[in-house]
Amino acid sequence: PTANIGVVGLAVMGSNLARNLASREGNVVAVTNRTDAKVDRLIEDHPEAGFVPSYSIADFAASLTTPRTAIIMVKAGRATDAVIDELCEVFEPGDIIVDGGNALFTDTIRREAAVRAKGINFVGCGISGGEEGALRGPSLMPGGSAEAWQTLGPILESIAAVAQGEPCVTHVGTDGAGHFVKMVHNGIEYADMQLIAESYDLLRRVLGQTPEQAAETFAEWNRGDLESYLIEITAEVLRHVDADTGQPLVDVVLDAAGAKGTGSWTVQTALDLGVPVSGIAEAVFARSLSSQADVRAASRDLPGPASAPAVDDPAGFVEDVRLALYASKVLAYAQGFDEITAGAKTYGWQIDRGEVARIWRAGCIIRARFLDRITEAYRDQPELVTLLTAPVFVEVLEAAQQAWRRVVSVAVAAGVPVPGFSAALAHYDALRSERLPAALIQAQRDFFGAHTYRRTDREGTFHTLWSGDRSEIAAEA
Ligand code: NBP
Repeated sequence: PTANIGVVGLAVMGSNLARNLASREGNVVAVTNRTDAKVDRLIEDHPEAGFVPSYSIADFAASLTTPRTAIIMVKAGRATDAVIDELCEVFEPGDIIVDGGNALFTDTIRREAAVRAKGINFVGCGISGGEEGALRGPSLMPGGSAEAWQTLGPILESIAAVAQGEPCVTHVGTDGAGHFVKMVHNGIEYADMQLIAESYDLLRRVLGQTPEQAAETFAEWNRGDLESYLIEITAEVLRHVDADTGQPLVDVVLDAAGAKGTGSWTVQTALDLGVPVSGIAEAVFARSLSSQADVRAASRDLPGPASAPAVDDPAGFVEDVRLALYASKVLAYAQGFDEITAGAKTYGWQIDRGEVARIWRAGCIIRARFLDRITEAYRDQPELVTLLTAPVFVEVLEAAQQAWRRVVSVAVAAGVPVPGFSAALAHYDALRSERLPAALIQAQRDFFGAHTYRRTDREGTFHTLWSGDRSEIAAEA
């Protein structure tokens, strides 16, 4: 055996990850794939990598030094289970199986338990950054045992993206913790993209900016607090002219957004955990709505506002939108971190949330200057209940909230949908409220279903005899 690490699955992600591994000092990389041709192609195209090829899982295992470490990069779902089963046949106790696919974290929890029962380590590793990231340096979110991390950690650190001299990888937690955090990352990505899209829509539909002018606005924003990969590519996309028509590309792309499902997982999981991630949910729903061609066509003639409000200070409005975007983004990230907090509690993970923000600073889609502030917030207060109350974000929200309200008001008056901005603002105002109308809802529940209520002024659980004399009785909790 000569290889210290192996990759199973040589489609685009696996090949790139294998090349990244091979390019780092000290690594000899074993590779295999269900279909032999993919192995041959990789070896042929990249002789410089010194890959150790195998055409069966048994040979692959035999080519690895112990503890054997293999990263699976196959289609998430049944393919992953099939490869895990094959590896378990030939691996030995102490070896390490890493799933780098986009697995649902509950699958990872199930697989980790099954593989651990055989004495083999199983690591579910979220990988973000697409093909380019896999090749040049992704953000890596591994979950698994401390024992596995000892062997795997240095290897992952060698291939991860680097931000301010530090590799974008950390041992996130046990079993499904890494894939959970990757899932929330994707949910936040949905929200971030939706908020940017709403900002763009306001610049165009309220101010009448052209895509080129909007591109300038985003390029300008990218020089300040909003500096991020997504803002940067937004400016590039908006500037791009379609070769066929000479129109801005954004005007010829069909306005129906696709999705691969990780955003929905984030929302479904949040519903199960009882965590309000309304900003992320609105982003997922906005994509669904965009793709409902029949409902949209049927609804096109519904009445809208007679006239749009005039904006007499366009530059001021642009700045308001920037502030609204920033504030909404803070809310969306806070919701994502709330979900991580709740997931950690439910599944027993020790997740360092500041570290999570740190490993998202490079390599992944939501990389942004802003993440430094989240890391600092958790570094200063590791037990922070919500990001919103970290002094650095209180300052942001204080500076932005009036502008945020103005933007949502103008959008509502103009009939421009801003589900992300308004959901984030509603979440913010709900959290600020001393009393919520939930009191009324609880009383209604008591009325029709005897669901009982607690009181603000004394301990206990109560029920009002709504269909009787309406006196209050103490109820069983
Ligand atoms: P795909 O998701 O397209 O999967 C193709 C690979 O799966 C091929 O190697 C294929 O082998 C193998 N495979 C299948 Br399909 N069924 C198999 C089975 N029953 N047994 C063994 N191997 C099987 O590849 P990808 O786009 O490179 O993505 C790999 C993983 O990385 C996925 O889980 C994906 O979600 C995740 N991921 C992707 C990105 C991205 O940006 N694309 C980012 C992060 C993570 P074959 O050659 O024999 O058909």
